Amino acid sequence: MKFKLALMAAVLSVGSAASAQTKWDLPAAYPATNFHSENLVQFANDVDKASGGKLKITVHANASLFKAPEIKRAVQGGQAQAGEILLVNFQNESQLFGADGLPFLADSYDSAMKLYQAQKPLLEKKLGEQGMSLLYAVAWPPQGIYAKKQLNAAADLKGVKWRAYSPATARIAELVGAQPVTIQASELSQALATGVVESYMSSGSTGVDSKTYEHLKFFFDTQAWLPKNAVIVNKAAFDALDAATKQAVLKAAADAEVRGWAASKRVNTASLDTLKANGMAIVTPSPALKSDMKKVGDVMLKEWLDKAGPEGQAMVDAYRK
Ligand code: PCA
Repeated sequence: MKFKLALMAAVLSVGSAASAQTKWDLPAAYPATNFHSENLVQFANDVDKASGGKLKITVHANASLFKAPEIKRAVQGGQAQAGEILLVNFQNESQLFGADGLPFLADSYDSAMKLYQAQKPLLEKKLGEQGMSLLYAVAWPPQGIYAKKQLNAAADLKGVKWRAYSPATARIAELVGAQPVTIQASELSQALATGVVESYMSSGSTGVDSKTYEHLKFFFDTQAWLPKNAVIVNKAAFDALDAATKQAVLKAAADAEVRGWAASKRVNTASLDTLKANGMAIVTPSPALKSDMKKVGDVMLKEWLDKAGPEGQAMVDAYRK
């Protein structure tokens, strides 16, 4: 009897040590209904299950905890243990973050995946130096041009109020003579409603999220690039987990990456259908518009290579091999 009680006490104390719970915040910048955010919630649920409830991750969608450009620093500083960032937002910090925002360098899901594989070791190195690790990354659907009117060539964008979400999308505006205003996705529908912007490049997914069809009637399906969201983790927070929980996080991340790319492809088709159903014209770009945008891409790749140096060149070579 005595032995039994002692055993029970031992079991109970092991039980309570094992159930010590860690809580992480994971800020994200896109609406809860966006496929990236839904994928994050499933990632968090998978981690919860696989860790036996030891690691609880709360996803804060729609820039509710930190604004998009602040998430990376929050994870680096440990104000958030993990976060989802749009890599191209950080191109000014390191060119390699902007590789997937260069028009027509990688303009399909297959080439975007290939570019990701070439970019990944450099991302891991850079994030590692900053005290963070990459958990997974998922591409947005291909980027096209939203506009009020028919665009026959890039010259039709002259003087147009253009929403940029990154240094590269602002550079595109400069190159076509549009007026760039940087606005993150969480403020996009308001900017459209108030007329602060009247054109932009993004995915069908963001067009649906922001109900762009209420303001603009054309989407030119240029399929120019597929920027990626990356889910990153503070290294000290990750290192503090026990081995089994670490494993649970890595496994859930690998699953989320596969699931996310598949979801992106589905959402690409579905969102263009939704835009159409809401009265928007989905237009195949004219040869002139296409070649104008290709020229923009050529200029930007050259500028990028100049800034990125040998490391950037090696990455592009690895991608093109
Ligand atoms: N949507 C995000 C980034 C790329 C995309 O497709 C945005 O427009 O902010």
